[in-house]
Amino acid sequence: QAGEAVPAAQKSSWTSFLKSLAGFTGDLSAMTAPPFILSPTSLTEFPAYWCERPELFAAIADGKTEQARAFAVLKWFISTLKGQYTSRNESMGSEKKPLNPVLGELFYGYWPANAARGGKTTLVVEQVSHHPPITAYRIENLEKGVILTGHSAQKTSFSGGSIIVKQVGHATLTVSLPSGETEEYLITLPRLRIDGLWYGSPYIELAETSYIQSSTGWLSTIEYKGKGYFSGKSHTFKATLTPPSHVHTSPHVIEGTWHTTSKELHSGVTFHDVTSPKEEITVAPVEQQGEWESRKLWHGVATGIREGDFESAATFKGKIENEQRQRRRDESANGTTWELKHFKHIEYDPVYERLGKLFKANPPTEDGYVYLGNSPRSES
Ligand code: HCR
Repeated sequence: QAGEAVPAAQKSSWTSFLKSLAGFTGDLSAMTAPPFILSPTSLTEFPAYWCERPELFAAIADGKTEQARAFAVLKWFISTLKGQYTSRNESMGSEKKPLNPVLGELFYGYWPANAARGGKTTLVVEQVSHHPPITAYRIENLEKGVILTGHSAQKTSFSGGSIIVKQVGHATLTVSLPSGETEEYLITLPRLRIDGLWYGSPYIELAETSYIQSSTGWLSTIEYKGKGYFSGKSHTFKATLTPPSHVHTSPHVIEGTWHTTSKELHSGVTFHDVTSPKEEITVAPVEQQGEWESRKLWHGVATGIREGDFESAATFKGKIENEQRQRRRDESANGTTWELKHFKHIEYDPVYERLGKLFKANPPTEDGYVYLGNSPRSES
């Protein structure tokens, strides 16, 4: 039934929200939505989803051949999808609208070292643009020599009752080999469809194709389908890992559902399995965080949302927004611009251009954010 999951008092504001979506393109994060759909978490926390199975991230370095490492990168990537796209449904009952980060917002955390994964894995996130919202991130397991750098933005539109989200941005992964060489991977991101809006219970389905291109020539092509395509199940994917032209082996074909398990087609052997618990990132307590750190910055708003005190949440949010507006006014009066702390913007990412050519990436070039190497860890 329409609006089934919407609290009675918010049904009309949900309907107005849905109406305002029709014909809408652009920055959805800035739109006002009814309280029941608000999440207390900022988008700057989302890059942590890339590493909630840190042992799979570290295991990329253990591959003895180019093929084994490309296989491990694909396995790690597929294993992140459940966290990236179903976590809010699991923890809050449906997809929610995250807090829209402010320019300069930071999120730091780590996964501790242990025998299975080698070194500590660290995460540095910075909100590098507010309009449009762009989040840059860096994940490093330096002991293993595996590093992920990326940025994420979204372009949204509304079609056939669903929100369509084109992910803008990409990630690059580098592996330092014992030979002293560095292997690179370009990772593109799938398109999302937010379904279930009519019922007030949004969820994500992935669509179309994403790629992981290795500098060694190995290419993963991942096709995403929802209910009624390959298998009739939601969250279905088919990944094909193709060798470079000089390697004469058959491609690996993997099929399954990204939020559960998948198998290699020719052998029937399990490829990925994310039915076991994941490991959340360790973050400093709010009292020890700096004023730009996400959980400290949004503390009042998040508490209001969690406790159902939306008036207080709105007051805290208004305060943050006013401060931001004042900051921008001061900058333009002084002829200054906001300086990023951990990243430097580049118009063309050379890794994207070089590796993107190999599979005819669209667009052929993208901008990027270079990490400045000044994690809070190395500063202290
Ligand atoms: C689209 C989305 C904000 C962006 C979120 C992204 C794409 C961010 C990068 C992560 O790596 C993966 C990711 C997962 C989320 O599914 C996606 C969010 C889902 C909803 C949110 C909209 C801005 C809010 C829509 C409001 C709806 C729920 C009414």
